[in-house]
Amino acid sequence: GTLVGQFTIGGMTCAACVNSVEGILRDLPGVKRAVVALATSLGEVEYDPTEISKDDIVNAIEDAGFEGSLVQ
Ligand code: 9UX
Repeated sequence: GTLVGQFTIGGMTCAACVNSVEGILRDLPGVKRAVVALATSLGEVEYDPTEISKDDIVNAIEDAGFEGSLVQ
């Protein structure tokens, strides 16, 4: 089954940042769904924990040049 993780994504300042982060998250193996909101700096990611971990998702956000952290 899949889990849903919530992440804060710091450093997004325009709508293109949101599209960029969503694209990066959606391209990760094991990610089924990713929605990112600019106003709240929050991202919700549905993922298969047998394929990818929360830490992997945070690291992908960081590798893209944003500040990622886990909410839950
Ligand atoms: Mo907008 Mo974001 O011009 O990395 S794309 S600030």
